[in-house]
Amino acid sequence: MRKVDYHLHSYFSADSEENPRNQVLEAIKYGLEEICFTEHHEFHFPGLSFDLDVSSYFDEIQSLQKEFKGKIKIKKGLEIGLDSRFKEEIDLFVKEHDFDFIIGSIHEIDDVEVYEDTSYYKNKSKITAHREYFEHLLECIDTFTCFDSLGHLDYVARYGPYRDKLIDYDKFEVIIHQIIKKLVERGKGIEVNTRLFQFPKAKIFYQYLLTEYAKTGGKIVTLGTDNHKANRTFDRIAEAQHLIQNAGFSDISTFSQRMLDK
Ligand code: HSO
Ligand code: ZN
Ligand code: ZN
Ligand code: ZN
Repeated sequence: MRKVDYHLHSYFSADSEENPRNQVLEAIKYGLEEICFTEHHEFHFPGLSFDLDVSSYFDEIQSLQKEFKGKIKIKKGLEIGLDSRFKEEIDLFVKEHDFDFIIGSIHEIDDVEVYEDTSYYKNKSKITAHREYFEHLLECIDTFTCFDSLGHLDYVARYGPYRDKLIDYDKFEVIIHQIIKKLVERGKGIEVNTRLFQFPKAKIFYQYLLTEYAKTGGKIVTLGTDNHKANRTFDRIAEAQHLIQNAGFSDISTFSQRMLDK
């Protein structure tokens, strides 16, 4: 199974200050064969502007590809914020630029950010906060075809005022199955995002997702750390590979110009 990271950020994303060259150097040091930068772009994000300067970004990636040729494969990806209200703008943005790979993600719902200390979690039980997130995921997969892999299904578990923030998947089996079924029908991938892997319960959640995705006929699994800094001390890529293998997949999916690599 190849050692890759298909979810990472640099200063081309509004919430990262990392030089992309440091990301490349650190990835090589860590023994990765391939990385895909997945910089943020969001339309009308509440409180912060996630505008991607695509032409500067592509220039930088091209120069890194040249510099590190033969040492590591570098792809130019995107993490697009999905929001049905802005479907036309989102579809056009994706169509206009030749990204290698696109993650579809939800970071806000109706102008409320799903984030630490936001009103999203206010006066909401954990089960309601998690259910509403899954409902929006399902709606977005129905609305959008402009992405290759669904990002961090467990994003909602990163934040919130609950003692145990993690997802109790047994309470959401029906809606999770609907999400997975739709992804498979549309030929979309699922991402293993290692951000919460210091918690065993997060890995149990992903093991469940991967097993269900495989059972439903899904073929595309991507893997990403969601690093916004180059430092890889606590990387858990090997553990993610293990889960992916356990679910019956022989490799991780990679992309070039929006097509699955063979
Ligand atoms: N949309 C970001 C979360 C963030 N919000 C950072 C404000 N700053 C996901 O990485
Ligand atoms: Zn980010
Ligand atoms: Zn994200
Ligand atoms: Zn990200």
